[in-house]
Amino acid sequence: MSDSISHIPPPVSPTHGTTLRDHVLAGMRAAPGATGEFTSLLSHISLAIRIIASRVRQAGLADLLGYTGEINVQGEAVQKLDAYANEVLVNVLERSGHCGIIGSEELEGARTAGHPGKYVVLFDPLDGSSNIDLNVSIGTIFAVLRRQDATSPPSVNEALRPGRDLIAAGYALYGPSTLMVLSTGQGVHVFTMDPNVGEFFLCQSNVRCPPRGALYSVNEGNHARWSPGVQNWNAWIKGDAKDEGRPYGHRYVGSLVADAHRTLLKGGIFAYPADKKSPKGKLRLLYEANPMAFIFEQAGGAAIDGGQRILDIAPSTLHERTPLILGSTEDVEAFRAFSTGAR
Ligand code: AFP
Repeated sequence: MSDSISHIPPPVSPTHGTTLRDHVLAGMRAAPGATGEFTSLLSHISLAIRIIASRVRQAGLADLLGYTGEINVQGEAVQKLDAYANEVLVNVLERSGHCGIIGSEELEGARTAGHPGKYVVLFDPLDGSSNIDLNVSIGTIFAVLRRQDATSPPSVNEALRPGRDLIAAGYALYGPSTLMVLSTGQGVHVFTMDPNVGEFFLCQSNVRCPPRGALYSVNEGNHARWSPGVQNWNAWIKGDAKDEGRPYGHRYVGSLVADAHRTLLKGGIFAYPADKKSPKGKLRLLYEANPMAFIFEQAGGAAIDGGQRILDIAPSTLHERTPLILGSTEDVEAFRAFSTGAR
C-alpha cells in the first residue's frame, strides 16, 4: 500500500509543459519575417538567469556573499553576487552574437561588442543588493531594443532611446521559487523554473494588473525628505476612510523586483519618488524603470515619474535616475494628482 502512494506524481498545471522557448517560438511563428534571432536572444537571457539562479540558491556555500571590495559607477560597494551575475550575463550575451550593445548597472560604459548584433540589451544583473546577504528575494531586470541600423558600428547612443521603443522586457525573481516574467509586447507571462528539469514553464499567461489595489509600497523612512505633495499622498493613502478602501496596507521588501511583482499581481502602488537626497529619484531609468514600466503597461497598469509617463522619457545618459511610481492605473493617477498639486 505505502509504496504505490509515493509513486503518484504531483498534480501538474494544464500549461505545465509549455516552456519559455515554446512560448517565444509561438510568438515568432506569428511574426512575419522573423529570423529566430530574437527567440535565440531570449533563450540566452533565460540561460543566464538559470545560471545565476543556481548560484543564488547556494550563495552561502559558494562564497558569493559579501563584497568584492570594489565601488561601481553608482558609487555603491559591489557585492560578489552582483559581480558574478554581471559576468554571467555579459559572457552569455556576448557569445550569443545577437547584441551590438550591452549596458549594465555594474558597467560604467556600454559594451559595444565587436560584432554587429541586431539588439541592445540593458540590465540590472542583481536587483536588491541590500537583501542578498539576508536571503530576501532579489532579482535580475532586463530590457531589449532593436538597433535601428545593425550594420553600422555600435554606439552607446543607440541605448539612449525612450522606453516606448522597447521590444521586450522582463525580470527574474529569485524567491521561494525562481520566476521569469516576460513581455515581448503581447501581454505579460510568468514562467516558473522547475529546478529538477532546469527549465522555465509557463504558469500564468496574460497577467492583468487590477485597476485598483489595497496595498502601497514605499520606503517610509524617506518621509521627511519628500515634497509636501508626496507627504499629502502618503497621509491620504493611510487615512481612515473605510468606504474608499483606505487605509491601504503597507508592504516594502526593498528589492524593486519583489515589490513590483507583488504590485503587478495584487494591484496597488509602488513608489520611489524624488526626494531631497535623490532629487532625480534613486532608481535607474534604462534598466530598472523602463523595463518595469513596459511590463506594467502591457498588464494594463501604469508607470510615471510623478508627472509624465516613464516610457516617454528621453534618456541622455546610460545610468540616469528617475522617480518611479508604478501600479494600478487608479492608484497611480491618485499619486500623480497629489504630486503635481492637482489635489
Ligand atoms: P540595486 O541593488 O540594484 O541597487 O537595487 C536596489 C534598489 O534600486 C531597488 O531594488 C529598490 O527598490 C531600492 O533600491 C531600495 O532602495 P532603499 O533601500 O533606499 O529603499
